[in-house]
Amino acid sequence: MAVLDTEKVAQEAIKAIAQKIKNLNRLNIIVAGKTGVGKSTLINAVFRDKLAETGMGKPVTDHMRMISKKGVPLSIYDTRGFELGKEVQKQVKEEILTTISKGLASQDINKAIHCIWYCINTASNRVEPEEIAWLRELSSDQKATQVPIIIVLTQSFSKKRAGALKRLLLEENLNVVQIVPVLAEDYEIDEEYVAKAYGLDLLIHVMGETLPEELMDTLQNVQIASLAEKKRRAQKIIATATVAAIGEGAAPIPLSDCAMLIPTQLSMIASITAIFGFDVNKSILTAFISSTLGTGGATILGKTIVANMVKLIPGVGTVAGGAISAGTAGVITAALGEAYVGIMSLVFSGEMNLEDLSTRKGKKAMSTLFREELQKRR
Ligand SMILES: Nc1nc2c(ncn2[C@@H]2O[C@H](COP(=O)(O)OP(=O)(O)OP(=O)(O)O)[C@@H](O)[C@H]2O)c(=O)[nH]1
Ligand SMILES: [Mg+2]
Repeated sequence: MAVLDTEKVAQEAIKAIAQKIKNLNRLNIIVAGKTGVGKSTLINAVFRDKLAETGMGKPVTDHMRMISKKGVPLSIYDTRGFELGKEVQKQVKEEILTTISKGLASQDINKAIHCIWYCINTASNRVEPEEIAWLRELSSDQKATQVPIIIVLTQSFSKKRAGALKRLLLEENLNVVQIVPVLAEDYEIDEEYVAKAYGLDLLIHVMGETLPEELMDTLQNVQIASLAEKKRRAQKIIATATVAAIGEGAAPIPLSDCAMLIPTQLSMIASITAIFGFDVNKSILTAFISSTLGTGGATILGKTIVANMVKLIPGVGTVAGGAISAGTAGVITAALGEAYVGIMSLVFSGEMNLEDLSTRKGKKAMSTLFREELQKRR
């Protein structure tokens, strides 16, 4: 009976994850708007690791600081001084344009500015005509560079007021991608009534539609506002890996070449890990591999699929025949990917801790999820 070397596969998965994370492109966003509108609150609610609380950031221009954190492939350019009148606003605009040009000149995606969020506080009643003029000038001044602008209506605990403000801004026909009302944190209106945070998932969705493909994994890695968007991205990764696995299985390839399949699955797991942005360690991966590819499948699907599964794992003893069924390779890859997304989702939604995953409870959840996914595809 062949035995799967889970330790070895887990070690390779760790390597694949580290590589994937290292290769993520850096996302750079300028966040502008008057003081107190809620820029820092928004940044902390949308991105992981409480980015806007890590001190003052690094000054890049007179009115801009760059906030970043080790291990997070994201830089936020936070602007200041917007409320200090027309002259400063003009300077801020020039500094934004210079920063954009510098990024472009580098011809490096990691240094380019990818998006501008302009924040307007819905609760402060009205938008000043000079802000609209400023936005109009900014978009016409950067006609050539075309960095997308998203207007974020912050502190929109009154949806009615946010709707009215949005309509008013739409009438201005500004050259912006979207106007998105948000409430970044729950807002206590009085002791009996608390307005629930909302809108951040839409903001991430809009970002997903706006940014280039090279930044999609990064966007999902750094954002903590939308599980749906993480899943959507992960599903694409699974679909691609499944097609690849079917291709590799269909050859049909001799057993000695089966090593081709495992890398496909490992790179899928690595990409999904990057999308969720969790610190997945080796014991979690060992648990996942042993609960899924280990013994889990044997009891449900019987000898045939197990024999086929064994063929997917390099160096695990002898299997007669030597050709992998294309369908089996696809089914296992898809089920593996979906089960992993399921586990990551449980952690994201707080139903399980990362530490739980390598325990009995975690393993049980893993094997159940994998079994369900296999059965869906029988
Ligand atoms: N409850 C709630 N409070 C918010 C929200 N957004 C902003 N606030 C509050 O508004 C105040 C200002 O928010 P900040 O995020 O510091 O605003 P800022 O734009 O970063 O301000 P500066 O850094 O001074 O330019 C803080 O007291 C926040 O708690 C929100 O979505 N919900
Ligand atoms: Mg701030």
